[in-house]
Amino acid sequence: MTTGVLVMAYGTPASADDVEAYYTHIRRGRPPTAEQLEDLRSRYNAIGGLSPLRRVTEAQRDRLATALGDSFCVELGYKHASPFIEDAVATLPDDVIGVVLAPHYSRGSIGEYVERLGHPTIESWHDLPEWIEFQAAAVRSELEALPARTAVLFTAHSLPERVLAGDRYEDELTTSAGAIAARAGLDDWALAWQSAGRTPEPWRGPDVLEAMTDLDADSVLVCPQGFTADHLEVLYDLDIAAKQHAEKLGIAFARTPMVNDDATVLGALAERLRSLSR
Ligand code: FEC
Repeated sequence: MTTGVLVMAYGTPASADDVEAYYTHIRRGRPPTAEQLEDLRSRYNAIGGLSPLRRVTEAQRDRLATALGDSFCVELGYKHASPFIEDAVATLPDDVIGVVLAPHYSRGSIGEYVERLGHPTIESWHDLPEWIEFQAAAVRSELEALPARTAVLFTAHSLPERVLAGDRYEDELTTSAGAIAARAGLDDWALAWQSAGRTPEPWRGPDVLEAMTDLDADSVLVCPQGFTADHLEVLYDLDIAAKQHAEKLGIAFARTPMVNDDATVLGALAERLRSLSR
């Protein structure tokens, strides 16, 4: 019997014409103002027009499908773009399991994917040894080219304080950052948050820009552990905005590479899916 696997991810506009509909979906049906839309378009333009996220997510799905083999039927379902989770699951056999391409659980983020799928789902995989080793190796390798006084910041997407009350998101982020730091031999590191929404309510901080301002160091290395792919939040918020901020502060800036379609990490994630299907 074939098991259906829904690989879930955030999604990105398929073309420049889709940016407004995408942004409206993220805002739960409230269209953005002309100014907000222009701001988002200008960020996509700054990273080359559109995000590489669709291509990378498809490559991640392909890796998982290859590792899982013929007794699994693997499809992609997006939170904010087509094919949406609900449409993709309808194409799968009755027996379905899921995974989200983001390593840490929070009710306000992964919880929504899990609820929309309505089938057994790996809620979090921040403890996957192969993923921890990938991040630790990336940190070690970047540090080789950086000054001795380099501060390491582990970042993840911020969420509103309202959503995080009683949530395990920060605990999981602290646990995985500690495990990566231990494997990389770091004694000094901190958590920071990034990409907070443009809304008046309080979002979890410190934001990465604020955390950089407070550092007593010659350079900063950012490890965006909360994401798996090259996309807007990494290519713009870190590689452009945080880098410019570092220049203003007079410190060097570097960022660890993303997992993308790394065969070892996705092979290990496929094994977790296999265990969930048993
Ligand atoms: O490359 C791309 O085209 C898409 C990159 C992208 C990823 C991503 C991941 C996460 N988000 C999370 C939470 C929120 C909350 C809001 C929010 C808003 C946006 C906007 C864009 C956007 N997010 Fe996103 N997110 C990405 C892109 N995100 C664009 C809208 C404009 C802006 O604020 O920049 C606020 C919604 C609201 O206004 O009510 C909350 C979380 C993740 C990581 C987990 C995951 O991947 O699902 C959490 C990638």
